Parts: sequence; structure tokens; C-alpha cells
Amino acid sequence: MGRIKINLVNHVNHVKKMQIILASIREENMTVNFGYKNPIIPGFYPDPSICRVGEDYYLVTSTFEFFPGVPVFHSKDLINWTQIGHCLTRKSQLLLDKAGWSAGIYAPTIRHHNGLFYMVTTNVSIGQHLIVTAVDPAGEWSEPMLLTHGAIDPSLFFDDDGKVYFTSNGNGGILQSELNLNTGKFISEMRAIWPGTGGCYPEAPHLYKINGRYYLMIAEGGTEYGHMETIARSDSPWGPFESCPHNPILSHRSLACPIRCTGHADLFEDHTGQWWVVFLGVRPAAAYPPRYHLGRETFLAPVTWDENGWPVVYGGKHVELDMLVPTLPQFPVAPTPVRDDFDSEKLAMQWNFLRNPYEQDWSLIDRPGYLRLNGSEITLDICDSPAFVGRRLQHFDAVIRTKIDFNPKLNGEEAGITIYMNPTHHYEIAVRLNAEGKRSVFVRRRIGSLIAVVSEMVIPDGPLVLGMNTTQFNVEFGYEDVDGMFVAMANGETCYLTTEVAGGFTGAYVAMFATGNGKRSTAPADFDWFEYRV
Ligand code: 6LW
Repeated sequence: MGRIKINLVNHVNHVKKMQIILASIREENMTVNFGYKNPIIPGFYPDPSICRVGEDYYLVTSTFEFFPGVPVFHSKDLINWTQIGHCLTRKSQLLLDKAGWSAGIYAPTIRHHNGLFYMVTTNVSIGQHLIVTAVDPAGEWSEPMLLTHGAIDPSLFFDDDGKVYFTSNGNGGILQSELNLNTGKFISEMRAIWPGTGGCYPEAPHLYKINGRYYLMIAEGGTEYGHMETIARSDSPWGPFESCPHNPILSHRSLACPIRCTGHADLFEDHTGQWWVVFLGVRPAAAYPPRYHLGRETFLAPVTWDENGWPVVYGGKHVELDMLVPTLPQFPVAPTPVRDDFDSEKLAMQWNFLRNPYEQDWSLIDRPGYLRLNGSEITLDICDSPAFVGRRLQHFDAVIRTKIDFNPKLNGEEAGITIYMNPTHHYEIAVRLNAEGKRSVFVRRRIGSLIAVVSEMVIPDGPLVLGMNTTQFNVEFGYEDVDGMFVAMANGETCYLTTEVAGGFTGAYVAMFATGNGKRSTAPADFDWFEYRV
């Protein structure tokens, strides 16, 4: 017992020392090629898939009912990522009309072949897979080729002989067919190729050819706390597949470490010959009972190969928040600016709508320098497209502020900011007319069928700064008084916005919204700026 304690203390000291060294190297702008932090892409960015083109890396994640769909990230070092676009930016590519919550876009796969990027995913709301292509991954991506086949988690593999394989989940195992990419037709029967190792929900397959052999890597155990990644190989893309003797190659099941639910991975070799996996994991706010509200996030771990040709993730250890391993030379990238002043005629890439937006509900042009939301009859409580522009809450500790200019004229008209998990789990601070017809700021919390306004105060005329301060466990709501001092009004627990409570596959958003609660608002809500400070 004593020895374990000493080792842990040593380990913690070692991590602290390494962090200090890395910070000083970064300050002096020297090339760093050691150590990184997980998650590499924090916040609701699940089901990662990655491809390499030369010394550039491109990564996509799933997006469910949010629009645009499937963000594309670029990196030169696998650690510092910048969003360069979205694959699905048009309604003709991504129909989310009244899509259910956590429906829409499930796990994507990105591949590059013969100068073209391919992204394949499933829109479960229309029951079809879609393939889009682009020469430039920043977009625009093509119109979709639609494939009907009742399953999820499609992947593409381009074999050396020109054949293209389409692999997905289905029938309690992994299914595969050869695909003609010109016609979008399956040109062989859909065959069951591997049932997995016995975990529930064998899914998220990717087929690779490595050293002349076909490796099939999949997720099992469900995306929750039993999640794991397993692998098998064969001399043929059709199997029979031999399971890796040390499966699962990645899992944090039964562990109480800060990263849980690891699985749904994509395996790749970097341009220096080092292997890696990207995968999803979660960071519960507390170890027990574990509950997470930031969604499933994207993680990275190094891979080595054992003497029998099987991959070993992170030396067989459990993946950590601080990864003390050699990396590619690191190229820091500019962070997303803290404040968006809405001075552009295009929304910045971090912003999303809920489902396909109604164009009359928002504008960056009607009042230049402001994001205008015209509240419709639709509220945050239903599966439709309210006037809503939001971004992911990516950190436990964030300070969120927005300056709103909104003069409601009729009862029911409201606008403000929400921390939103799904239609039945969200909290907001907003402006409306109170029962006496006076302009007020109020905090409302919705947890399941319980809906309560927990604080309301009359406010003077003029624009108002609304805010939320988030921590691991709490969201504090308030506004700034005339002296710019934050006036706290109410709190809400993050635990009721977690996946364990709210359900589904997404993570918390912070968003500007407006609604007329059953009728169109007569007053627009103008947001001068929005700040997200970590
Ligand atoms: C996804 C499945 C999964 O399609 O969750 O974690 C589903 N894995 O592979 C939704 O993201």
C-alpha cells in the first residue's frame, strides 16, 4: 500500500514537472514534440474519424440535430486543431425537418482517395446513408449520394485493386458490401463479416489494410460506460476474422478515472510512421456517480504494434488527460476569439442552429453589427427549429456574456441565452414582460416535466448584458448592472443537463434564442456580441 502511494506521489510530481517544462518551452516558442492534453477536441464532438493527406490531418465528428452538420477540423500535429468548415451546409444535403432530439447525423467516416475527400454518414431522421465528396475539405461539399440500407456507422475502404468496401453495423454484427461509387449501388450481397467479441452493439467498424492483412476495428459494449474498442484481422476483406488475443484494445469500463466510455475509434499512421487512434470519451464532472454534460469528446492516443502484429494502445495503459509521450512537432493554432461582435455577414464556424433554420428567424444584415433573432411561435421545448444560434459548452469553467437589445411588446415574447441539452432539459436567462407588463429579466429551469421560473427582476430601459458562469457542478445566472457589476440571480445544477439524466448522444450548448411562445414575436432580439471565456 505504502509503495503504491509513493509511486502515485512521484507520478503526480512528474506530471507537474513536465507541465512546467512544456509551459516554458511554449513561452519561448521552441518546437515542442512531447506531451499533449486530452481531449484534443473538447466538448460535444463524438464519433471522430480521421484521414491524412501528406502532412495534413482532417477530422470529422457527428452532429445529430444540429446544423450545419459534420464539422471538418484540420491539424498538422494531431494536437492543435482548427475547424475549417462543415461537410453538410445545405438543406439539400442535410434535411433535419422536425428531426427528433439526438436523431439526424450519426457517426461519419472521412477518407481521401485519388485526390478526393469522401465523407459517409447516416441521417437517421430520413433513414439513409449519404456520401458527399470535396476536393477542398473546407468545402463546398457535393450534393449527397443517398444509400438506403437500415443500419448506422458506415465506413469506406479503398482497396489497392480498386474495389471499394462499405462496412456498417447491422444484425448484431458488422455488415459489408462492395460499393460502386459511381452509381451508388451495392454490387455484392450485404454479408455479415464479424460479430465482435460478444459485447452488445457491435458498431463503428473501420476496415484497414496494414502490412498486407485486413484489420477490422469496431466498437462494442454501447457508447456508455461499457464502451470498448476491439479488433480482428484476416487475409481477406470478407474474413474469416481472427480476434486480437488482447481485446479490447481500448476500454475504460469498470474504471473510476477522469476519462470514461472510451471507444468508437479510427486508427491511422502519421507521416513519420507513428500510429495513433482518435476515439470518443467523456469527462464526468464527478467520479461518483459519474455524470457528464459536455457530451462525448474527441481523444487521441499513440499505438504501437506487438511482435504478433496486433495494435497496443498507449502501451496497454489507460488513456490520460496529460499524455506524456513523444508527438509530432507541435504547431499551436489561434484559439477561437473570446468575443464574436457579429460584424461579419456570415456566422463564424462555431455557431449552429437547431435543425434547418427558418431563414426569416435570423439575420446578420438587418441590423449590421448585430445578430438579430426574430422569435417565432416555436419554443426550445419542441423538436422544431426555434430562433436559436448556439455553440458547444466545451469546458467545465466558462464565463458567458452577451449584450442583448430587446424590447418585448406583447406577453409571451422573450429572448436571451440558454444552456441547452435537449427540449426537456435546459435553463435560460432571458428578457420578457412580467405579469404587470414591465420589462424584466428572469431565470427559468426546465428539468423533464418540471418547469419553473426561479427568479425575476424588473430592469431599466436599454440594452442589457446577460451572463452565465459555469463550473463542473453549477451554472450561475445573472446580468450586469449599470456599473458593469455582475448581479447573480439564480443557480442551476449541471447534473440535470447530463446525458445520464437527459439521455441522448449530444452535449450541452450555450445559445442565444428568441421565441414568441406560440405566436411570432413582434419585436426582434438584437445581440450586439457574445463572449465565451474559459
Ligand atoms: C454512433 C455509434 C455510437 O453512431 O454512438 O459511440 C452512436 N458510438 O457508433 C451515436 O453517436
